[in-house]
Amino acid sequence: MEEKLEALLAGRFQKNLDNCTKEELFEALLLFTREAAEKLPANTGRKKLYYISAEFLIGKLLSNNLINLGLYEEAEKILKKHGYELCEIEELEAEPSLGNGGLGRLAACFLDSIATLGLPGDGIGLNYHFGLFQQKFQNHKQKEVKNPWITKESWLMKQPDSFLVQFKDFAAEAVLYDIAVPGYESGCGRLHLFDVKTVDERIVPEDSIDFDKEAIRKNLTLFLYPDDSDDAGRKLRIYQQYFMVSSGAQLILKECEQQGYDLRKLHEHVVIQINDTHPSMVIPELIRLLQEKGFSMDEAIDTVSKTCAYTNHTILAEALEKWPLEYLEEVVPQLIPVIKELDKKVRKKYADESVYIIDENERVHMAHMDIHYGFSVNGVAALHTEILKKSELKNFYDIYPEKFNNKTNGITFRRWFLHCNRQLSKYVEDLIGNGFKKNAEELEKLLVYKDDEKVLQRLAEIKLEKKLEFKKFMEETQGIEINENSIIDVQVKRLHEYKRQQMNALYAIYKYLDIKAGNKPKRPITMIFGAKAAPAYVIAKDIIHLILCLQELIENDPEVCPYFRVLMIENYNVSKAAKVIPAADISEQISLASKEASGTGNMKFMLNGALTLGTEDGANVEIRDLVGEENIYIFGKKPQEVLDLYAESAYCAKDIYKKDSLIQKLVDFITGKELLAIGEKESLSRLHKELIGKDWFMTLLDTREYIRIKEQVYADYENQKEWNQKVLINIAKAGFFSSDRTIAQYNEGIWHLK
Ligand code: GL2
Repeated sequence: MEEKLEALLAGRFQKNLDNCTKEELFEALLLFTREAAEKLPANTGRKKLYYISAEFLIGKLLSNNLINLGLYEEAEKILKKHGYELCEIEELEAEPSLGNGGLGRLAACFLDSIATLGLPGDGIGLNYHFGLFQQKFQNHKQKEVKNPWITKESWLMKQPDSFLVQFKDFAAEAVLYDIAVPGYESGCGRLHLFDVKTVDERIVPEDSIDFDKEAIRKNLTLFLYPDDSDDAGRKLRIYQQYFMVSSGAQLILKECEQQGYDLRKLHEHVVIQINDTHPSMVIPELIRLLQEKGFSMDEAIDTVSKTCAYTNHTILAEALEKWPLEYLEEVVPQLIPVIKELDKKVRKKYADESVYIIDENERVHMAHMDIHYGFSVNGVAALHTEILKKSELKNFYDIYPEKFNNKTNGITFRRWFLHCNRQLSKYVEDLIGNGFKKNAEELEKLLVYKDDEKVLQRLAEIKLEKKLEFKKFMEETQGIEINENSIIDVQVKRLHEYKRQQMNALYAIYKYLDIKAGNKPKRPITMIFGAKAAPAYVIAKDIIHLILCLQELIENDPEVCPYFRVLMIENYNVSKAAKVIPAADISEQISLASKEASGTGNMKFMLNGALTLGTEDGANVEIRDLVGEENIYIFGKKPQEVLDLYAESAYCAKDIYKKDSLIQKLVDFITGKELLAIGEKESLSRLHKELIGKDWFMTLLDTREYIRIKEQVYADYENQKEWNQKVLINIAKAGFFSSDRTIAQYNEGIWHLK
């Protein structure tokens, strides 16, 4: 490797390992690693999976790829010899934001596991030049700017293929870039990212994400989830989705034909996993393309129905896409006859209007199309799948019980353990050998050390090392000095009312007031938030404003800040997650029960030795079942109670606010003089009003119990022996949440790849 790096540096920059800059070294490492990945044999077989998704939140790739290629240690050694640290060099990589949150990160973990398990499978998505957006804090508010990540040399490898995508008014050329996905000590898969040839980055200014939404040829692949609060934005999303599925479908059929397969047996050679509803148009598009190749409509429908499978990731109505037929007509009129035919067949067979594809308002329900014309429907955690079957999709479950199945999410341990916590994973290897790297459930072998004080002590030392690393990082990036001896209590995830960051903020107000009243905590507490809010989601941005105002208030209050602090990570992303999660003591998973389909952060924290403070929601339920009640902190109303409250419209935030003087005091603090002196009245008042007048995700319902249990958690932390035992049990039981297990189950139950 050393020779190759030298050759690359000499060839490109006329430099060597001793006189190059860090940037030059990074580029040489990237080129070396990219080539090594590209050279790996592709995983092959008679049937291939295409995982099609609007999001692939891949994060930085250098270290991850070096680990998977088995080259990390060697690279580290060579760099050290020449005076560099690999962890410093990896910082130079630009991080793409090709995803929004868990759904996109899941897709990236899945690609890693698919390649690792040797399964033939590729991802299909879009090459967004500016990704989601980059978050900046300005005047205690979120500001969005573009996040360019494509540098001259990147992981993207331009492919010779290009496809024509026909829209009503013009045709767009789709060019293809691949990113190699090396499996861990295995073969290789690919992420195919399509880009519109005429894309023009110059239409976006430096300091905002405003651009002409109607300049489709130029803007099509600039941003993920462009603001859809107006018609132009909604149409742009349809353009993007069709562009992705049409070029994807053309690629799939081309690969099939190249292999000499009979398209009439498409389902024997291809399985398409539709990740949420964004790629749903792949169904009518494939039907249309097969008709062009001589299939009758019925034959095409039959073939496609045996090829496509759908994953549902949420029960939130707002996320289940319904596109006005009229918009589709304006963008992709060629799909209309197919969609109408699909709907007609449903209407012929079923009287129940709730399962129609086109509703009485002429809106196309993308999920309904997936369920009728896919062969599998899966939820992403046991509870979530049960809710789909019993309530959200009950009418579909009654028709197709055999299609429904659960695949509890998972995370790749390469990134979320081996890479982000080298100290802990090495120590675990010292204790139980390296079998857990291929078979994560071997982590259970740790349980024999449950009463070993030396082991428990070492776990605590590693946590402290990770806190110190995180402290250094926060100093360098945000100028914030964290107390490494404090309890680190973390809530990092997208900002959404159902995730209830606002409830955590109410706790912060409680603690602030309690300390002002003279009750100092036994040990300092650092509460950390990290979250991006969708640019058009006003209340979510108000919640960020509240948190940043609280941060400002407390940082400037010498009576409080030695004991308690509230800090927000700016531009929370994959690499920041990899820094904060290993440093955490407490993992906040406090969504309103029934609303978080699974969560995957919960798994990452557990694996890195943080204890979960959470509601009975998503995969928290399965974590509890694995570690036992005594090793997790579960609180709040249960999923069924919440579903009943919704069904009966029986929740009234104002009643709680009026009856409970403590809650009233906390909520009113939002618009009290302390925060108004820092923040913006309009934003804080709007949030105040929302919490009392609506509170759709029932924050006030669980706030009291939340305060009680959080106090309990902090008190329990003082018994370090018991705490570290719980930590050990959580790590030992985390093996189930490896995405290798999830992918093996997808393959067993849905894909059947050999
Ligand atoms: C999500 C769910 O909210 C989250 O609970 C789940 O873990 C992931 C992956 O299955 O999917 N659904 C969704 O729309 N987003 C998610 O993160 N954005």
